Amino acid sequence: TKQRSFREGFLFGAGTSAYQVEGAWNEDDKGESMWDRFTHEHPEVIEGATNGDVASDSYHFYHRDVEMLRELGVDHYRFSIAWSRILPTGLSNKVNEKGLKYYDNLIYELIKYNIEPVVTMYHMDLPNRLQDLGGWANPLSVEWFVEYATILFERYSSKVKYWVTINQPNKICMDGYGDHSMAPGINMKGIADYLCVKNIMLAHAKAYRLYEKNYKANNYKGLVGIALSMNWAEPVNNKTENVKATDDYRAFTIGLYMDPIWSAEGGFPKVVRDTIAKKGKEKGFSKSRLPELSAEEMALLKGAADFLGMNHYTTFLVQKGSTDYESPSFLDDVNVDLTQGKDWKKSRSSWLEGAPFGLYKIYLYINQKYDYPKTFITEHGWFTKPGIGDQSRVDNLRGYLFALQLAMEDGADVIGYTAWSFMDNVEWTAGISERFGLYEVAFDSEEKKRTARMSALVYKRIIETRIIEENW
Ligand code: GCO
Repeated sequence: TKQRSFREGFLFGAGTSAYQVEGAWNEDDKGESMWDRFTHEHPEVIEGATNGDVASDSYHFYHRDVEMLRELGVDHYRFSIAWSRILPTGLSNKVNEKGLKYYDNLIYELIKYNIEPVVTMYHMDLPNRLQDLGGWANPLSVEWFVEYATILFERYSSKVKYWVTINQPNKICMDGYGDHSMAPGINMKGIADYLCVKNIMLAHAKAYRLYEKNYKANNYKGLVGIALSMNWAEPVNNKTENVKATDDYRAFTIGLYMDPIWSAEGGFPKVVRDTIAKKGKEKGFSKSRLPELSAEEMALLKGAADFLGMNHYTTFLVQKGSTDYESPSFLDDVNVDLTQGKDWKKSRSSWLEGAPFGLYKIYLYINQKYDYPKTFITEHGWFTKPGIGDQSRVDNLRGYLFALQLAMEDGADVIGYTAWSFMDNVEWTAGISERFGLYEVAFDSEEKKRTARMSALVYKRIIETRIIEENW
């Protein structure tokens, strides 16, 4: 076998998000989030009618969590802060000290054991009061987020060196406001989703500028980034129309979020702007449904990130679709075996395919298109069905780490890698039917018993030795 080693200083870690693991949804004065509302009002949207009320109960068992992180030997832990725990109304009129205390404790515990906290400020869970006002479709959401960011930076900037402002704007906007597969469950495809995109990108940029002005200028060494959904797409074959469809797909899923920050010209990609304007016209709208960025907004966004957080899971095959050309679903993902003859174990879901070459290729693509942006793998993972066995996760982890190391040897600038997920959690509308954890969680036990899966042991070994062997 071929062996390769990760460089000294490369960060290995694991990740979770607040709604998915914390539980304690209304304890210690936490406010209601839009996921609390969504799941309580529509229990049927979640498989098994579970929800995040208790989840893995990390709110009470964070000591055990940190113990597990020490067992794994990770360099960092990526977790998110629940906005509604800090600001129950969403706004700064009522700052909840008890909520802050929880994160004080967690961060204290991590730092005590030399585990770098990587803090996500927003991972899908808007305070519901703000959702009542339109949430991310309301342009004021930009200021709401800045208000919240001010409190987090003030409290934690002396301790936290890696910040992720927003996690996966595409999922928040397209799935939450475009169709109703995620909270807040608003079904306004081609309209509310694009309002959300503009507002959320500006919210990120303003928070970034806030840190830059108040902290960086004062010698704080923190890095502030945004985590994007960065799956790879390949044309199903070399037919011109499919190659073009794939390019467009990349523009809608990657370019829409990357271009405003990382492209030379800034702003949203032309093909996205043109397509949405054209579609709108056909439907009789007098203005494009993708709000324009002013020159000032473009300048605010340009360069507004110290790193690109990459949430990479899989590769899709794309062919020209027959459906509407107005949101990323306009193309048909072709669901075929991407493993290219390799002996990859398949996961249960149709959206997840083990295709490590896709990670290598997406790095080629962004290096070429965006001039070697600094990146951080903020998520990569695999799910298995409930149970302890996870040979498929082990194979997947090894394959992708090997591909990542190859990408770095070929010039990719990568701070670290974050396995998703540290432990089993509430996988949004899939509930607890999809298990992403390195650690299994026994959800039916009082203490939410956590048990290391084989992948945890393998990962621990990789972290220890910094060596990865080719197996794909
Ligand atoms: C995200 C993701 C995670 C998921 C993971 C597996 O928004 O970052 O939705 O929270 O658990 O992507 O689907």
